[in-house]
Amino acid sequence: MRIQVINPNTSQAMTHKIGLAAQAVARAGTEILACCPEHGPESIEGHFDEAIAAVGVLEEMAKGVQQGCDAHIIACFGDPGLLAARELASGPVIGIAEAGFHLASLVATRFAVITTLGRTRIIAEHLLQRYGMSELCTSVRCMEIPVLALEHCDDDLIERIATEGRRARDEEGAGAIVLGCGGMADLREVLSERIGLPVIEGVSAAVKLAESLVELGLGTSKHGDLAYPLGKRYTGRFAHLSR
Ligand code: 5HY
Repeated sequence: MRIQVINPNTSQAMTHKIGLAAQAVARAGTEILACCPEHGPESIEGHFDEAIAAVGVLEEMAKGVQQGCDAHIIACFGDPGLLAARELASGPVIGIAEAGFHLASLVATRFAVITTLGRTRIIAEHLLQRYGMSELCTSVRCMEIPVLALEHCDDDLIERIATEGRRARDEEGAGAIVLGCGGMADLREVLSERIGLPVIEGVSAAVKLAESLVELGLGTSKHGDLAYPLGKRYTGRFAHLSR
């Protein structure tokens, strides 16, 4: 099968890292197509960035559908454009936050989220509410690091994240940790060892969920609100989206 993994920011280094993390857990027969939009924010750190990035996600999704991808992953912890992307696709479309929360709920009664900037905490909290997971999350902890700092993650930063995870374990009783950034895609194993808890990283979680859905013959429902978008003309720079 072929799974498209979209990094919604335009960092080529992060796209490469995310692609490697996805391929590392994929089945032998699964081809990973990692990509990012040509236009948009180099990192997504707030509502404005998310709104701009969502357009790029949808344009990449349209390409992935054309390329015959069996499933699609939105590899940004805000799950930007997720429902709109599901309108475009017949296969499954999975956001890494949604994937991370669901897998964490299967291995622990309570989990904590560790993400980057404090200003994005509310985005994760809104997703927890939307996905019905608020009661299971003990806290959304923010490292106050820019997303792009994760492109060159040294041992000091890894240890700072691990310390935050141990605090969530010891102070709140968190039984698992969800990593709240696509840029943390390569930190799952080292953090699990250092924190002593299951660590769920959204890219790898989404790849395994996507494979399972495809193998069960489950694609995005095309009934009701997730049916293909209504045919209409789009003007100006979105004219290519006309259908
Ligand atoms: C992400 N931003 O996963 C989010 C996470 C965050 O550029 N990729 C980004 O920290 O908001």
